[in-house]
Amino acid sequence: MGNGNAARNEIITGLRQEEKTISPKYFYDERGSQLFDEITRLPEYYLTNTELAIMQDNIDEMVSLIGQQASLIEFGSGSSYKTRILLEHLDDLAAYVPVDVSEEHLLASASEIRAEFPHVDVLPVVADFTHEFDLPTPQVMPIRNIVYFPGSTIGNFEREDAIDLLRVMHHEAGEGGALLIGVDLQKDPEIIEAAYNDSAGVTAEFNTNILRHLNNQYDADFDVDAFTHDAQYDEEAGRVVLRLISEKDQTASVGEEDFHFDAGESILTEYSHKYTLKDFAGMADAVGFEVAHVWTDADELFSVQFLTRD
Ligand code: AVJ
Repeated sequence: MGNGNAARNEIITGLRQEEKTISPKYFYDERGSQLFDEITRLPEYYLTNTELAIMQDNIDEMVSLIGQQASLIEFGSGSSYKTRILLEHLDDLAAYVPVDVSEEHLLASASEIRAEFPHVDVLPVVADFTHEFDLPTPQVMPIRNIVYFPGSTIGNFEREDAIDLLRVMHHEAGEGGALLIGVDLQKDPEIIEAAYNDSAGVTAEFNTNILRHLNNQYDADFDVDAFTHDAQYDEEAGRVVLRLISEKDQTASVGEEDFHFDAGESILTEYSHKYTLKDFAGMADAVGFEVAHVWTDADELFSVQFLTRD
């Protein structure tokens, strides 16, 4: 995402909503990405460690389900340790195709992967993966496409949008293809709320940094210290809602446009949906995927799922 007018207009549109909203994609400037990295190492943030353990414990089974000479298509730039576990164990991949809108980030992580895995045909694609995109043609003809979407990033999308995204993945997987996806599960609300209200305050810093990012890149002038982090689990809706609460009556501008905040008024910055296995299977089914395999940890905090299609 650059700092062009299109993005600024999108931000302005969000802030004109009934509940003022900033898309979670604006969390990830350089500092935001560092803070997210820090979040993944917090004791309260069970998602990353649990998913990693599930991958490590079941990698042989995953590799055998993926099969020979697959093309691994990652939705996201693929800088994660989880991706490396797969690449270490899939020794005859036709190609590894990371897909991301941010060209800079994508190409940087693609060259790291190339250096670490010189035998892998790394073919990055710059695209917004919420819409269908064209796949590159690897030197070796892939037997099947495996879409990889780790981290429960699917949780960022509202239910209908998540189904639309699954539909795109179904399309990109193609005939006989599959999706390997990390999905966070519903559980004791206290465990969930603690993960988004860590005692070190890193998530609070991550949340407020979104305003700093807008100030630095999109000609905004938010008083960053006059907004407070808020994260609550809405059990009914099955999602964590991250907000920034205005501590006082204040006005901030983005480009030419002014936005007034009453004391106590919020900006919605992120949803993080949590699913039951049954719920998620229903969504998969709605787009033509079948849940072929589900791996979880012993406490069923998190799941990694293998969905197949005809
Ligand atoms: C990257 C979307 C999976 O929802 O847990 C972490 C982002 N936000 N702490 C999540 C996040 C606050 C994260 N995802």
